[in-house]
Amino acid sequence: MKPNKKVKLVLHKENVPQQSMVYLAAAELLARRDNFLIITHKRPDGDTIGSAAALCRFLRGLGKTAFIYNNREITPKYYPLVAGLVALSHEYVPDTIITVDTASLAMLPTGATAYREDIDIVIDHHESNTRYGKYCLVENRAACGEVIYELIAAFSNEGFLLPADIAEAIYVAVSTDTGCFSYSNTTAESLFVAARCAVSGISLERINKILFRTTSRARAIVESDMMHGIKFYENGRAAVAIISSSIQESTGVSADDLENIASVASSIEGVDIAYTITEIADGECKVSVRTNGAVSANNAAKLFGGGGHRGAAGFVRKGSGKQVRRDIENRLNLVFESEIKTADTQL
Ligand SMILES: [Mn+2]
Repeated sequence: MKPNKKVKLVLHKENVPQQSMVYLAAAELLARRDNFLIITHKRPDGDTIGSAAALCRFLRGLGKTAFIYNNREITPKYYPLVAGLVALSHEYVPDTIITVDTASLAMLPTGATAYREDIDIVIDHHESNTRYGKYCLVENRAACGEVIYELIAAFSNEGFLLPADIAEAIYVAVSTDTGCFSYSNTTAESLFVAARCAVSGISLERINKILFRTTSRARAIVESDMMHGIKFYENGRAAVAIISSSIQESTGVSADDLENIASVASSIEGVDIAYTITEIADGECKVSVRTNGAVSANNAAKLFGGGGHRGAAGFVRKGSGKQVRRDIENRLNLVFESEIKTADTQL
């Protein structure tokens, strides 16, 4: 019997299209500056918070002064990542202002709009990014955390080891934006970055349990209410779900609890596009659009003045949940029509 030929897994930096000039240029820019303020986006998620925490800690490690903007919307679930990094005093005067994971100025958190003319560096991964900074590092990656990783790699020698706190922050960023490496945006690079985090010895089990395998009671009740009222269209290819303000009030569900709830409707068999309408204050709704490859969520959200990625996008619209659902129903044909056209031109 012939011995098994040894399979050698080679994952050197040169094999991954990452060490491009853009990262070196950005790294050189960071090296020249001294006092940084890093801004996370409105309704902050794991990616923006993890990216900010990793970058802030890395800059401090270089001997720089770095703080994260005090975004009041950072939730208890993610606060530990930024503890000790947040600029709590208004007296801090940065020489360089950076946004992470923030596609446009409209996504600046409340209170940070005063910085809108002064953004020095935009670090992001959204294809819809409006390039509003003096220098923009916008790469087409699954998560902003991956861009941060490459930026750190540009400073480092081959085989460098990420400090555990930075590895944890990057892992949170990449794992949350990829749905624990299960969404269509997940690539070999996402897994490579996660592997580089794992090498630092962080507890994947502990982090994954907190992020992906724990449901609060409030969330469980909200989910059941939402699924009870879900409606299907186009032979089940489209689903629209509503999270009413009344169920939010009666359960006291938090923003942390509701994270990623948009993926619930899109996981139903046969659904190509799912809209999750959340009634928010002032008679407005926040709509999250999720798609499974066949349709573009970005195009669907654009019909209502929103945007995002192909697989995940969103928009805000005035009206009750039911009114917004009617608006969506009325334009569903446009979503599927435009996809047919796109498919035709590709042939
Ligand atoms: Mn992101």
